[in-house]
Amino acid sequence: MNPILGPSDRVFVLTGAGISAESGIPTFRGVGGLWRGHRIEEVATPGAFASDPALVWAFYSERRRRASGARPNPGHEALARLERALGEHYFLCTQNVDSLHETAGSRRIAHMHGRLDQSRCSRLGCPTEPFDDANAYPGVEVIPRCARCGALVRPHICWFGETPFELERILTELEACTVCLVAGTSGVVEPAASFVRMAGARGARTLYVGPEEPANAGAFQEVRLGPSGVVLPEVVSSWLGTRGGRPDSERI
Ligand code: BV8
Repeated sequence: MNPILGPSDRVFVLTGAGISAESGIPTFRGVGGLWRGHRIEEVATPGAFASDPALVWAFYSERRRRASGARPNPGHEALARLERALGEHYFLCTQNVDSLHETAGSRRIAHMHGRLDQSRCSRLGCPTEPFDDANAYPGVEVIPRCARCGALVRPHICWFGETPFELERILTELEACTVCLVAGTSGVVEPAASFVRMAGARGARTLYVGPEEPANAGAFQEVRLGPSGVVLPEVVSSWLGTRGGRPDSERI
């Protein structure tokens, strides 16, 4: 698809773990959905944290360490370029908890599943805000407690069974988009997996980019198979032209 975007067109982008794969951050499926033999769905849950906070913090500490050494790849950079060209006609929703989109220059972004580099109080209703935290907590005896209420500190992550963050803002942007570009996600986890169907039902043009068909491939008008670090720069260049900058009002 080479959308002809007019001045009123808006692009909604959804990314998943696959866009960080070429930066050396393993995807969930890439490791068979397992971590030290545990299914991700068993570790990334409130129940897992309640019963074994040390195990959950070991999982996130390892991912913090790995993400801290990662650099954005051409896929992240292509999306940042698209944002510079489209301005407020562009919005990025990511399922990822790493900060590679921001490091590449993305600013109009929502992390619907939270941030690896932030923690928060684990007590529902505690008014303490999430805070920046890049620390690793290798053992239960070093897990910090909330200064206000004394509850254990947890990763600021949306776990399975919890409500994703910034949904109102995300759905407002999704409602307004005329092009929905999805990259690097298996299309399994809800509600993100339904975004493309919601956009398509309103007549938006839809495109998937990744090396294999996602589970929701049938909801896309076009699937461009290949690594996002290779295909996204091609898509963005074809939309913006090699000169970059704001596209012509008639055609990009
Ligand atoms: C909610 C934070 C209610 C943790 C994550 C039964 C049916 C339907 C739904 C459910 C169900 N049972 C339960 C549910 C709901 C559940 C769900 O969807 N479960 C799934 C397993 C069935 N969802 C929830 O619980 C969500 N909450 O529903 O609340 C609600 C709903 C609406 C409104 C209000 C309330 C919360 C889900 C969030 C869970 N947390 N992350 C963490 O990161 O540690 S999800 C986790 O999976 C990650 O965020 C990850 O991003 C996400 C999705 O995975 P992908 O990103 O797709 O990664 P994956 O490894 O699966 O795939 C990688 C892809 O990359 C592949 O396609 C591969 O081909 C591709 N790839 C590989 N290399 C490259 C590449 N692509 C491009 N380039 C490459 N080089």
